[in-house]
Order: sequence, then C-alpha cells, then structure tokens
Amino acid sequence: MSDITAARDAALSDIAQATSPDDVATLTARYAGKKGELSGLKKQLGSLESIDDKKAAGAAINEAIAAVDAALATQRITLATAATAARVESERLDLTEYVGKPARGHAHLVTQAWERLEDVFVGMGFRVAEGPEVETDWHNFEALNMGEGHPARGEFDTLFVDHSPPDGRPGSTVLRTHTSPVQIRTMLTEEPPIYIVAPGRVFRRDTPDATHMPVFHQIEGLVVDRDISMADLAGTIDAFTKAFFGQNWNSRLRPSYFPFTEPSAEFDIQRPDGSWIELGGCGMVHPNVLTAGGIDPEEFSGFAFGFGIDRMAIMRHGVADIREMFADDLRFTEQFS
Ligand code: FA5
Repeated sequence: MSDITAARDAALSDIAQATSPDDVATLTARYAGKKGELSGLKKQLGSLESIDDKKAAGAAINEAIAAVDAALATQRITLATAATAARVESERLDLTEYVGKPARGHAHLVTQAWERLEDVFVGMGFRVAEGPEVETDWHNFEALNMGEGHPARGEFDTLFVDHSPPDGRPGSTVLRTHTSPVQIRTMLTEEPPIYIVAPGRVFRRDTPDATHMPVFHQIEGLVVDRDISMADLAGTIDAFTKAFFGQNWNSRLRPSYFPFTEPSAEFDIQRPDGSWIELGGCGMVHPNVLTAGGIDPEEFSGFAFGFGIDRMAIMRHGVADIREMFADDLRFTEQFS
C-alpha cells in the first residue's frame, strides 16, 4: 500500500509542477492509461497471498489512477487556458490611438472631379463608356490616324508593355497614352447616334512638374450623329464649362492640330487670377477615324474631346501644383472633404 501511495504522490507532484500543455502530455503518457506506471503496479498484485489484500490493493491502485487522471485533466485545462491568454496578449493590437477619434475618409480630389464630370455629362444626355488601360498600338495610334512612323506619335511619350498580344510584334502593346482609343472601341461596337464620355487613367513618360504627372486622368467625349458641326462642339464645351466650373468662368478654343480630328482645337480655361491653362484637345472626328471605327463618313459626322481631369481638379480648387494631390499629406487632403 505504501508503494501505491508513494507512486500516486510522486505522480501528483510531477503534475502539479507541469508548466506547459506539452509537459502534461508527457506526464499523461507516463502515468495514465493501461501502459502507465500506476497500471503497472497491478502486475505485482499476483504476489499478494490473501484475496482481501489483493482487493484492497487493487482498489487503492484504481483510486490512485482516478486521482492522477483528475489532476492531469485539471492541469491540462489550466495550462491550455493560460497558453491561450498569453497568445492573445502577445497578439493584441493597441488601437487606443484611434479610440474617440473616428475620422471619416472621403473621395480623392481626382475621384471627386471624375464623378462630377460624369454627372455633368450624363445630365447633358451622354452615356459613360470605358476601355482597357493596356491597349493595342492599333487602338491607341493606328486607328486614330497615326500610322507607324507618324510624327505625332512622338508627342506621346509612350510606355510599352513587354508582353505583346495579339499580334506579338514588339511594341504592339502600350499603356494607353490617352482615352481616345475608347472612341474606336465604341464606334466598333455601337451604331450611331453615339453620345459617350469615357473617363479613365492614362500613362506617359512625362516628368512630374506643376502641371504634369506620368500617370494622370482624362475624360474623352465622342458624339457621332447626322449633321454634327463645329458649332455643336463649341456649344457643348461652353455648356460644360459653366456647369462644371460656374457661370462666371471663361473658356476659349484655340486652333490646334491632332491627327484624329480635323479641324482641331485646344480648349483653355481662365483662372480667377486671369491666367489661362490648357485643359484638353477637341475637334471634328477625322473621316479616316470614322472609317477605322466602321462608320461611313459620308453619312455621319462627329466631334470628340479629351480633357485632363487632374488639371480640372486643381483649377476648380485653386491648387497651385498638381503634385500636391498625390503627396498624401493629410493637411492638404483634409481641406477637400
Ligand atoms: C490628347 O491626349 C488627345 N487625345 C485629346 C483629344 C481627344 C483631342 C479628342 C482631340 C479629340 P493632349 O496630349 O493635349 O491630347 O492631352 C489632353 C489633356 O490631358 C491636356 O490638355 C492636359 O489637360 C492633360 N494632360 C496631358 N498630359 C498631362 C500630364 N502629363 N499630366 C496631367 N495632365 C496632362
């Protein structure tokens, strides 16, 4: 009986000193179960002579096993709970900095201008269209009356994409340099009358300065219908200027050149300080472009325009430098909620 008590006490003492769930697992293997040290004592029962002694010793071994099992179970739960608590504590994130200061974000200035532009043009009867940012050379240049080697291609500092489907020629895939390829995609999929605007992101190898970014945004406009004239273009741009900037803002069209429009013009707007800034190009869609879009230039005519959205945003809010909008300085951003 004293061997049984000693074995039980030794086991209980080991269990009490366990410091981790792994320790408990090791002690369970050692003391519990049929192969455990306490069950092993049963082998010695045969050496006892009296039946009563055997019964008493067998009962004492079973009690010892029960006591050890209970101690193991308790220790397992205690240590597992402690381990979980320690892990939770170590993974805790300190969020107190934000408590009590729930700041609501707002759309970026460019997004605000983009959405407002869509609203103004949708209000004038236009539909919103879109096209991919990775374009084929054909849609970005060729179909817009800028065949290979056309000098006007040099005006767009083009970024080329290494991977070159669909025809596999080096340089046949570009990051679109303007939103004008959406004109072609729209003409190829829709019958006139067409009245669309296509806002989107465009890319050029331009060095950032006060009015240029290498990644910027344009909104393209395209109208194709019967008897569309330059007067419709001028009237649309004037109505747009007043709706977007306000009744007191002035704009002007200046003769210019784009391969995809004829005649072409540049659209400038006057800042409150009297200075002018170029916002975009426009003109009557060139017959070659209508033909590339599958439209008969004898039957239909149209106008198109492409404005810089980022420049519109800085104009509207009197921001001196376009780069300010992308510096992510909260002191700047928070002024435009
Ligand atoms: C074009 O991109 C023509 N596709 C516009 C067009 C469309 C003409 C339809 C005729 C018919 P341009 O390269 O001038 O044209 O760019 C148009 C406008 O985008 C500019 O007036 C300017 O407002 C803006 N822009 C051009 N480059 C940048 C730049 N690097 N960063 C910010 N805005 C720019």
